[in-house]
Amino acid sequence: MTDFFKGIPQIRYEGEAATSDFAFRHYNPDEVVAGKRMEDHLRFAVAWWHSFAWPGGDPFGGQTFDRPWFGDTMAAAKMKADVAFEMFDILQAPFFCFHDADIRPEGASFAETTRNLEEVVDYIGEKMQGSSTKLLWGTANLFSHRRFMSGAATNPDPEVFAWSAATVKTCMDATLKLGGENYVLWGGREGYETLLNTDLTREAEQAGRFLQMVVDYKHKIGFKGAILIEPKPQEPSKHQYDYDVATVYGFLKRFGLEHEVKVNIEQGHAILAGHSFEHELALAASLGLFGSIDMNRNDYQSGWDTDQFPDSVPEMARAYYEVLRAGGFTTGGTNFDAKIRRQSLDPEDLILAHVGAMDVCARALKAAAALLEDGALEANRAARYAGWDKPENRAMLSSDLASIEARVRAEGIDPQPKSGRQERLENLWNRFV
Ligand code: XLS
Ligand code: NI
Ligand code: NI
Repeated sequence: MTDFFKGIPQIRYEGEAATSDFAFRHYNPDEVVAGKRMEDHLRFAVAWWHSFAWPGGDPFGGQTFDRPWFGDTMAAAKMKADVAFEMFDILQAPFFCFHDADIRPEGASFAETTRNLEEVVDYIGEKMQGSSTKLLWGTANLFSHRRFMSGAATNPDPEVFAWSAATVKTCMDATLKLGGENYVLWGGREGYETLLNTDLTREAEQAGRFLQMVVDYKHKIGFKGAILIEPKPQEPSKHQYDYDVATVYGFLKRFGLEHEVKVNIEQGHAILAGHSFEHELALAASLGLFGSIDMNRNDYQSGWDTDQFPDSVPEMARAYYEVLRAGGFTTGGTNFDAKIRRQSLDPEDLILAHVGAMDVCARALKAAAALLEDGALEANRAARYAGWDKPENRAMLSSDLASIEARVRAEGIDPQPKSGRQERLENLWNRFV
């Protein structure tokens, strides 16, 4: 035991009458919502990088957090793992997620870095034996080290491509070993700063081949989880190739991988792409790509990926409504890809950020489930398209322009506009949220 969280109790569901800050008021893991335990719906995960590896820096200033495990040694990496599992226990977190660089110190060579990774992975594996927290996903950090400054798979230098491929292999091995349910690829620097030095065509071919190799390796090692791409339009690159869900779908189709790879959708990335979170979720579901979510909230004014913890029940309800309509998570979950603010120095800030966010998500899930169970919204949607249920109308979709013209003339078709009822539906929505 470390003494980092000393004095902080395990968080339990106490209902809305709770008086302590250290209690869940809405997240009750065992409560059944829409036929499933809340814990099994939401599948919360803690992100190793923001909670344990991030020093609190921003572009104008460095480290603000003072953590006893900061440092580049194996001993520090193990202390970090100890503290992580203490936090998982306090929160009763069902899952965690990690990048290789979050959990191990970088070595002097590829071989040494990999040895460090394997040693920490074994250490984490032992800690998981005594814990109920599982691995939602693993991933490789192919963006922080300077070698990746011009990209990983899309780098003009084939040696960086090689390094990246080798690193992903070791991270997939680590994810398999720890029983991970997904493997994520966020193309942090797969994009460009200026077209003046960039060959778009070559970079896309490299990225496509790289992803095919990831899929091949998944099958080779018998990894049963999902491979997920995490779209993001910019930051750190000026323009990133995996811009949004629609762009990723085009990329997957181009390389024949649309049945092999799904998406991990992040709230803040959706906002940066000029979409709503629920748009990205609904589109992914409609394309058969919905995998998992990175839950956070972006600042609507700053234009940065601010990775704040979610605090808005109405917004999250829109998101979970789409998750429920998509049939819920299978291998995916709700990963808090969120960090406390750099002034939030205390260990309890880290705990309370998660407690609040878990409660917000739970309230949102309950509201979304109630709305779906009520059925009025879906009945309205179905009624709006009901004309298409008639066989003569459906037949148009396999007809041709000339036959349809003949039909319009013969039947004297004369469409009459109908209300979209948006405000009425918004009122309905707000009765539940
Ligand atoms: C960064 C991304 C990153 C991924 C994992 O913006 O959200 O944290 O989730 O590499
Ligand atoms: Ni992000
Ligand atoms: Ni993310």
